[in-house]
Amino acid sequence: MLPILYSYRRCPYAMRARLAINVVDITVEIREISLRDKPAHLLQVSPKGTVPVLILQNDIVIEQSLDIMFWALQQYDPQDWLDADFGKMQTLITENDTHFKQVLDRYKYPERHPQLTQTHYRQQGEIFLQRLEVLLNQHIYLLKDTASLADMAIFPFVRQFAAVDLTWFESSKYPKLQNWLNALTHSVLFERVMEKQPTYLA
Ligand SMILES: N[C@@H](CCC(=O)N[C@@H](CS)C(=O)NCC(=O)O)C(=O)O
Repeated sequence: MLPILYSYRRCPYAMRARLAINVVDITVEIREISLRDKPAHLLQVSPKGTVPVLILQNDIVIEQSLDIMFWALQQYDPQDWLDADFGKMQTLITENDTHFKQVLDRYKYPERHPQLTQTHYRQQGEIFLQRLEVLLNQHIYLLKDTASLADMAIFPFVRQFAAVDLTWFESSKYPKLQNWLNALTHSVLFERVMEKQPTYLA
């Protein structure tokens, strides 16, 4: 039996898990779920009910996307994603997963957060984009000239942010960030992890 990855194609957390699993070339059974109708087995092994969740052959359950990335890359790290300043990677990913993700949700769904305008949420998100642009002025990727865990953990979220208003993003003042996102989203690896899967029916 293969390890099982409960996943959702468009979820940025699930994307980062699939990126790491794919780069290491680990074969897993991908179970593409419907978030509105989660399989009972998923909820049984991981009652918090989010994806991604990885279930190993020895029944160990890994239920955080970053932990899945580490689990994969600790076995083999063919592109040296872990070879970067660990503290810097951690700080950037934490900023992405907390503040930036919160602003992203508000920017994407301003009607659910009518306290402030969509433009305001976008401007809040730009604080993180600016920070990434500064880093990308120093290296081709966030922390060095090749990709690290930080790039792979963060770009699926920046992609979502950009997609809210592509015209704005493409004419925005972040040329390095645009190139970075373009390279990552057009990579063979990303195309592979975005291949469509049939929905798993429990
Ligand atoms: N901290 C979790 C967050 C995962 C997460 O929030 N995933 C979303 C989808 S992008 C989810 O499953 N939400 C549950 C739902 O929408 O019912 C991780 O890093 O894996």
